[in-house]
Amino acid sequence: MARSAQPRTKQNTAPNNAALAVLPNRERPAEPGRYQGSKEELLEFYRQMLLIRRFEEKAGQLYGLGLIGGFCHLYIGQEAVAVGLQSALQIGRDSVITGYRDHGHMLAYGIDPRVIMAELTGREAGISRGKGGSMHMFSVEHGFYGGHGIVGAQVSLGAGLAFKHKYSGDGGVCLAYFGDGAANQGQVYESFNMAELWKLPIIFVIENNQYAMGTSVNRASSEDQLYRRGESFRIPGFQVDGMDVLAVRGAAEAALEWVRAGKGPVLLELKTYRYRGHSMSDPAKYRSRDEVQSVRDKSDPIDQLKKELEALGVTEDELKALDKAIRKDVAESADFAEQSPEPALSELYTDVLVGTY
Ligand SMILES: Cc1ncc(C[n+]2csc(CCOP(=O)(O)OP(=O)(O)O)c2C)c(N)n1
Ligand SMILES: [Mg+2]
Repeated sequence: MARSAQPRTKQNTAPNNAALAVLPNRERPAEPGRYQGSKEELLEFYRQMLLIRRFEEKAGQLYGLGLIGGFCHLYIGQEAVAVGLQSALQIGRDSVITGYRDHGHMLAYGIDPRVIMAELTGREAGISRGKGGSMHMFSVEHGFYGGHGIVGAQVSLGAGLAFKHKYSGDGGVCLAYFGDGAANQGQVYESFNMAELWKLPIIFVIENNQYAMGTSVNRASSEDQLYRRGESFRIPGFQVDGMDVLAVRGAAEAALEWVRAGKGPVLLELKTYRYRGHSMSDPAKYRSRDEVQSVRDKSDPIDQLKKELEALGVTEDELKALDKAIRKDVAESADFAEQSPEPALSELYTDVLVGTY
C-alpha cells in the first residue's frame, strides 16, 4: 500500500505493518558516491588532515609538559570526517556543533591554529579568551557553536540551530556531530523526532570511532548499525567509510542536496577510529596495541590520500615540503600560545550569568 493511503493520525490504530514494509521504497537521498575532486582539492584535503594530525600531536606533547590543564581529547585518526564534511559547507551560512573532541573541527574550518592552541593552554589570546579550554571552543563568526562537554547535548542544541535556519529562512544547514556513545542518549531521539516532523535542515553525524571511553560500540549498543537509528523517525541514514575523505565528502554532497531541498534531516554514520585514548588521561587498556596498529596500517586516512596524490603525479618531495611547512606552523602556534599572557584575574567576574530562581 502506498504511504499516502496510510494516514498518520491517532485514529489509525491498526498495526501498520504494511506501511513498515513500504518504508524502504520511500524517496531517499541519492546514494552517496565517492567525491571526484581535482588534484588541488585533494591536496587541500591532505593539507588540512595533516595539519590536524600534527596539531594534535603537539597538543599531546604540551599536555605532557603540563601546559594544558583540564581535559584534552585528541582527534588523531578521525581527521577525514571533519575535513570531508566541512569542506562541503558554506562557511558563515551553515552551522556546526560538536562534542568535546573539537580541535579538528575548528581546524577544518580554517580557524587560525594559534588561537586554538592559545585556548588549549588557557591564554587570553585563545578563541574563547582562555576560559573554555579544549572542550569549549566557539567561533560564532564561522558558525561554529562549540565544543560541549555533556554527551549528546549538542544534538538538541543542533536541532535548535537548524530550527533557527528554517525560521529565519537563511538557507543554512546545521551539521551536528556526536559519538557512538552519545547515540544511546535519550535526547538524541527527541531531537530526531522534532527534526523530521518539522523538516529541519540538519545533518546528524555519528562519528563512530568504535569506543565510548572504554566501552566498545558492540558492548553498548543493541543496534550497532548506527545509521539505522533514525529509521523509526523516517530519517534516511547512510553508513560511510569515515577513513576515506573522498567517501566522506561524497556523503556530505548527497546529504546536503536532500537537506537543502527542504526534505528534512539525514543521518550519516561515519565509521572511523581514534588512535589515542579517550582523553589524555586514558591508558586505553581495553584494547590491544595490535588492534590500533592494524587500523593504522590498513586504513589511515592520510596515508590513503597520499597514495592517491602520488598516483596523480604529486611527488614525495612535495608532500615532505608540505609536512615541513605544517610542522613549522604548528610549532609557531605552540610558541605563540606559550608567550601569550593568561587572562587577567578580573576576567573571573566577566561572562558570568547571575540570576535568581
Ligand atoms: C551526559 C553525560 N554522561 C556521561 C558523560 C561522561 N562521558 C564523557 S565522554 C563519554 C563517552 C562518549 O563517547 P562517544 O559518544 O562515543 O564519543 P567519543 O569520545 O568517542 O568521541 C562519557 C560517557 C558526560 N560527559 N555527559
Ligand atoms: Mg566514540
